[in-house]
Amino acid sequence: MKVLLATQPTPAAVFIDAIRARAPELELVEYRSSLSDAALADVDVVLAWQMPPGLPSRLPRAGWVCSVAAGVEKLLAPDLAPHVRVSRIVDREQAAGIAQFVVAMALRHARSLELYEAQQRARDWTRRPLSIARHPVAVLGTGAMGGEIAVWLERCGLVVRGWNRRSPDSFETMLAASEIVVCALPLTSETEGLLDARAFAAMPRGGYVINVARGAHIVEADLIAAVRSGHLSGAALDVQRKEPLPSDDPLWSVPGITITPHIAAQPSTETIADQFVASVRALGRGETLPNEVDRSRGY
Ligand code: OXD
Repeated sequence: MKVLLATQPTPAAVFIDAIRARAPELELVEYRSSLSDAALADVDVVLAWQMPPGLPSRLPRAGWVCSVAAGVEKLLAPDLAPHVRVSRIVDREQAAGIAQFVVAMALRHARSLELYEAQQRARDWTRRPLSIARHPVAVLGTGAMGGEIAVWLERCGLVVRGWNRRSPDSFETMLAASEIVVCALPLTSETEGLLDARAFAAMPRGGYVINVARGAHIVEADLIAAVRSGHLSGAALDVQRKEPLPSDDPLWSVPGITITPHIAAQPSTETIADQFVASVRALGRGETLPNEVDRSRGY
């Protein structure tokens, strides 16, 4: 089986070593735009973070694309033939890592730590009443990530409700009841830009947004306006529409908005190699493809 690795920005070598240790019989080729059509003609599977433009139509034999991530939207290129199956990595440790990040940001907001950080910078030792955090939180997305985030937040005393497109509550009703909104949705045509001016207006004054999904879920200009106007108190954005975030992007300098460079948690190389090789073996035995994505839904 010939595997093409298009894992940039993570170097393919990291995955090649881990996969070779588990399945030395696989032929592993790193994607480069200079690869000839002949070199691509017999590729069976692509292991990738994102699909290089134009690549699908140069892969006549490939029947499977495996994501090195939980999110697959960067792989669902319009020119990916309908018969090509797409799978993803499901890593409980990644979900736990993302949940830890969300807990850190939610409690930082709920326990007013930004205020005390500012007080320290001003050498101001003023005590204010600080009650235990029992804030209502909406977690958008109830999959592996959203479910884990909800469990961790609840354990910390927050009052959590999960929301997905089948939830009985309307999106606006749920936002109106939530001081903190956590985005853990897959990125699809239905969820892109879901968190926009209307959504922020529906949240209570002082509300806080945490995004650990994809930058494109948020209309960033609307978020900046909602925070600058004082309607929202801020946001923690581990993901942004443009990554890396350009140094002149206005998001960097909005008081109340915390930017981190997509570090909440990634699947480990070991897990990716284990799951990829397990999928190769499952297909070899004629079994179903583990963690296959429903391409019509986009997750
Ligand atoms: C993922 C990610 O989707 O790391 O796994 O963002």
